[in-house]
Amino acid sequence: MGLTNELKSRARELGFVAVGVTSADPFKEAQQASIERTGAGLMDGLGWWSRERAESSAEPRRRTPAARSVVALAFPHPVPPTGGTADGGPRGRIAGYALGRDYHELLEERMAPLVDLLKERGAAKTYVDHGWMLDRAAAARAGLGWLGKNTNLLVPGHGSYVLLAEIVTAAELDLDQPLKKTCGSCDACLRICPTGALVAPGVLDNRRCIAFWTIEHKGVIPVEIRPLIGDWVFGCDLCQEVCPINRSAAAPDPQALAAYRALTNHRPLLEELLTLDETAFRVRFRGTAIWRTRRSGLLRNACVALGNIGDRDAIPALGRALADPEPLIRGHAAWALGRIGGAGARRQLDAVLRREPEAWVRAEAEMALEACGSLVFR
Ligand code: B12
Ligand code: SF4
Ligand code: SF4
Repeated sequence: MGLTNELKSRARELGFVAVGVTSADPFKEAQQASIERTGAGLMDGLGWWSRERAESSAEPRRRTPAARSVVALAFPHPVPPTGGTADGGPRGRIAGYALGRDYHELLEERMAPLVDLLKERGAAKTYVDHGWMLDRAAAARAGLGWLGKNTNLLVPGHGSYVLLAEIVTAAELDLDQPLKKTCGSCDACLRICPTGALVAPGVLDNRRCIAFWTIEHKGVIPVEIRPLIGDWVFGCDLCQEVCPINRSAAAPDPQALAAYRALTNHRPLLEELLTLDETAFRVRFRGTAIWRTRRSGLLRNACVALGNIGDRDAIPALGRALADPEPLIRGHAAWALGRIGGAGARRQLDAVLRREPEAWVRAEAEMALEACGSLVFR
């Protein structure tokens, strides 16, 4: 068996659902698209992104000068059931890719035997998500799937619930060709997106995507965005759930999913999330992708989701969050109380105005009191 075939069959044994090879030449069209989108502000908000990164991520040889081939890989991730129960109180939602063990570590581990195979033929450098590499452009050119109108890579038979990784190597491997498939006339993802983040087919405005606001953004979520987030507390799967390719895809292989170990509940109880102190947050989420938001981000998101759900039974929990050591959480708890309204919410907000040291949290509480409306009607 030649090296390429050996590599591919080993990759499948390791649980990858798709594997392909492309050259290490620059991804010229993707580079152009990426630079233009960066210039147009579609990547704004990501402090770690830059024009230099957009340019360099499309050129595998910038970091591996001896590179000849790029091995692109797709690994399935958990697919949470849609809908779900409200048992025990209001619940948030967590995107499937973030359930269980952090995929960065998992994919690196799965690629290790492949890297060993390649090392004898020269350098091999791996990428999973946070490296300077356009993961989707590499996967598309290596023939793993096509770029959907929701911007995600769709793997025939498996859909988009996959995570992407690459091995850039000096080995000369047999190249694959891109697929000729497209989404056709479907536009379900563009229509479902609650924030209008998919500004054109295949074009995402980062500053509108719920995944950006709930994961990447570390500070205050703008007031006009909060209602659009719904009950998502980490990421968003709406434009994938609606996708007919995903709906007809094979269920992920249970053996591959076992690699994620104990799965986080995809519908966490929001009031319970608000009780997590730093230690409890660490115990529950360290080693999972959710760790990225830190406690302050996740509890901020829980407040927003509670405000959007509007269940008055959550008022005492939000009242306690008004005393949280993190101003970020106190401010969003105030907003949530304003959304829920009623005499109970008012009482909590009045009290916080008297003791709150941070000016912006007080401003949130004042806005929230206004949103509660006149006392006469309560
Ligand atoms: C930044 C980022 C985000 C930002 C998005 C910013 C943006 N506007 O792209 C935010 C935080 C919002 C985000 C959200 C999500 N992300 Co993200 N993200 C990334 C990251 C780190 C970089 C993406 C990037 O470079 N964007 C810049 C744009 C311009 O490039 P691009 O999207 O990669 O590719 C586009 C262009 O290159 C162009 N292109 C490519 N080839 C070609 C060829 C031609 C001819 C042309 C014209 C254009 C073209 O079209 C591509 C699609 O728009 C990648 C990992 C990586 N290193 O690639 C993961 C990645 C894209 N994310 C991923 C995931 C899972 C998600 C979420 C689904 C998570 C969730 N459930 O909440 C959402 C999906 C949102 C959506 N609808 O896309 C996966 C996608 C897997 C897949 N099946 O495609 C990736 C690949 C991580 C991984 N290694 O698996 N993400
Ligand atoms: S992940 Fe959610 S917010 Fe982002 S583009 Fe898809 S549907 Fe829109
Ligand atoms: S929902 Fe339709 S348009 Fe969007 S990615 Fe899926 S097939 Fe393509």
